[in-house]
Amino acid sequence: MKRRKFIQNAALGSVGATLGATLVACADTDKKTAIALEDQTDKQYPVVIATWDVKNATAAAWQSLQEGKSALQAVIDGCGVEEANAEGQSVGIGGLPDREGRVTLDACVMNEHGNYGAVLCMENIKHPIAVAKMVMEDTPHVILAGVGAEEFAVSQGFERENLLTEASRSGWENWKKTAQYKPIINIENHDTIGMLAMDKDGTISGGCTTSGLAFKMAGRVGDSAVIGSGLFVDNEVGACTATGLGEEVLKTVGSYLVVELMRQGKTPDEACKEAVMRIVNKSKNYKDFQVGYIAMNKKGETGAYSIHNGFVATTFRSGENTTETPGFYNTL
Ligand code: SD4
Repeated sequence: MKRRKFIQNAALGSVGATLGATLVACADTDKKTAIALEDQTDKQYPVVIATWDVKNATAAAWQSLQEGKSALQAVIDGCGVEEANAEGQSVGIGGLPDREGRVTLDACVMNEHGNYGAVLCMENIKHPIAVAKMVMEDTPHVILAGVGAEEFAVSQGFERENLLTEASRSGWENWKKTAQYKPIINIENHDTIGMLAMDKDGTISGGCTTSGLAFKMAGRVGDSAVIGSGLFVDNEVGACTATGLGEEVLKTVGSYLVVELMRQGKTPDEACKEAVMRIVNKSKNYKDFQVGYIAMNKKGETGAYSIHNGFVATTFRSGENTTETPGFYNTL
């Protein structure tokens, strides 16, 4: 495979051809050196990327990769950090409740084999992403919802606990005074988490976990745990995950779209931008909500784009954990 690539390079007849020809010669005489050269130029992994400023989460995922755990386990370990953080009000314990005061969680995972598992609208269990993995691995199904998901979690050894913290309860009490449903742009700022990880062998997995939109209708499910919308992984091409107003991501099957655009040759940045622009072009009221995508391709290159400024993504690569503002369409 690699050899074939060198030969293609040699046939290109451009600046790259010189390098390609050199590498072919090199491959013939000293294959190992050629492969090392190629790896240095192409390979940008292991790598972890997550939505928002979640350095503790990406650090945990990176640590898991360093310990030789799978990309899937790294994602679960990383997302688990935010799920357990009671101060984060968009995920796990401490998540803002629905209109009835119930904290309901959505989460999913996807691995390198294209397998998927999810829980929707699950109450009382702090780590929905770990339950999603068990749905994927230990049941004949891919989605469990509501009480069924909770009972499955308990049967697997998870403990029920009250996820409504005092801060989230008082946020809800406050909201009830006006009871106006209005998604707030960038309210998530650091906690609803979509994460993609690639291990040292280039294997990709992803996960997404959220308490969904604050003060949503009872039973509302967003994009985060729905395959192709909040998350999609194709180990031959790349992966994408989303944050923001789930209804808009669902209507455009956003994460699948980003992966398919990368398959057609777009960079992660370009693919995320095009998926965001589809939403902007379809929704007259795009100024009222945020959507952001993060993506990685098979080389481990990462990218992101959002409708408005205020979205950030955190990347852990080569031992460095960095939070950056990606490109965006509109300045608030
Ligand atoms: C949802 N997409 O439930 C989620 C919310 C989110 O950052 O991502 N917030 O619609």
